[in-house]
Amino acid sequence: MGFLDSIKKAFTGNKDKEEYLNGFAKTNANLGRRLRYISEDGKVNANEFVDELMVALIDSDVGFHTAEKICDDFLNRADYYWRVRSKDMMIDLLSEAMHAVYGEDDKETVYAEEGPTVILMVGVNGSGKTTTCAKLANRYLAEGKKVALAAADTFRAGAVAQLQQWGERLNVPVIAGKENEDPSSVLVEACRYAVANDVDILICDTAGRLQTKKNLMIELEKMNRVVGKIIPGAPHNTWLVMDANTGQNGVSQAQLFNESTKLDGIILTKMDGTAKGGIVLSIKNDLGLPVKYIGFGEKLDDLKEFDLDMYLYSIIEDFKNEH
Ligand SMILES: Nc1nc2c(ncn2[C@@H]2O[C@H](COP(=O)(O)OP(=O)(O)OP(=O)(O)O)[C@@H](O)[C@H]2O)c(=O)[nH]1
Ligand SMILES: [Mg+2]
Repeated sequence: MGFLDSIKKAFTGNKDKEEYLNGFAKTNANLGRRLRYISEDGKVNANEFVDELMVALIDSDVGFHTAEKICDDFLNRADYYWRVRSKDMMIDLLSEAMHAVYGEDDKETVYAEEGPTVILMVGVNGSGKTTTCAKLANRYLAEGKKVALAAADTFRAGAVAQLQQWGERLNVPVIAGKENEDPSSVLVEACRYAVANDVDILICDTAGRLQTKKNLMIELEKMNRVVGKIIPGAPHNTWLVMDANTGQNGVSQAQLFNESTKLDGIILTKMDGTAKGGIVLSIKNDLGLPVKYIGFGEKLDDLKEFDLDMYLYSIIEDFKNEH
């Protein structure tokens, strides 16, 4: 049984199958289709394949270094299996090389042993932070957790009201500050509320900020510090919410955020609208940051946990012929 067959079994039984299929459809049409094309009969020479592979990977935002690593690994594997260079074998070896470049997720979500778990959501303007806070709250509610939201975006007019609307829909308390109030003081208040009300998960929305704006990054450092003063170990998870359309700029974006507030993972949003799903591999390989969740749309349940096998199968498999 080939590698792709082995992950197909898990894929077929997974409840998020349809969302992955639809959400990665554009990436599949871009990368998957090209991979199948370049591995057609007559091009079964691994070295020739690799030149075209490199271009296809970079076009889907895998990033140069990561693409190079995948190609080298692929060539080593192809060398080992030199006798069998069929199209299926090529695709299998490539899937294995892509799997290997992502590696293990060694940063599991951290939950406080006692008291509230604090999740801090950061990112550039419009990346999907506020919507993702609501989607996450929805997931934790479904698990039976007691959830609260902190509206620490006191900068953009209407930001607090946006989160409050989600709070009403979800029936979740929203701890909010006034416009232009110091966001750190909102977080302090929210942490105190969470402790006093036995909240399990406190999700903190923050204002969008460009990673190059020094004063806003210093503000983020402060937010990070103050929550730890009220709840030891908080924030337990700091996740960068990134638009999957960001392109390779996303890597430097994540790098700069990581310098101000230690990131524990990435949430990639708007995957439904991009053919550049290769960014997942680039972020993990370049920065060691795992992708925790993927946003597949604007609705509350359009947020799915990232699963490497599901991802690879969705972007590579030939669904037109298979399903
Ligand atoms: N298609 C799609 N749209 C999304 C997704 N996530 C968020 N959006 C949309 O992106 C837009 C911006 O989302 P927000 O949650 O307001 O983004 P934000 O990061 O909080 O924005 P600022 O607070 O202004 O920095 C909204 O129209 C969302 O509905 C997604 O996964 N897919
Ligand atoms: Mg927002």
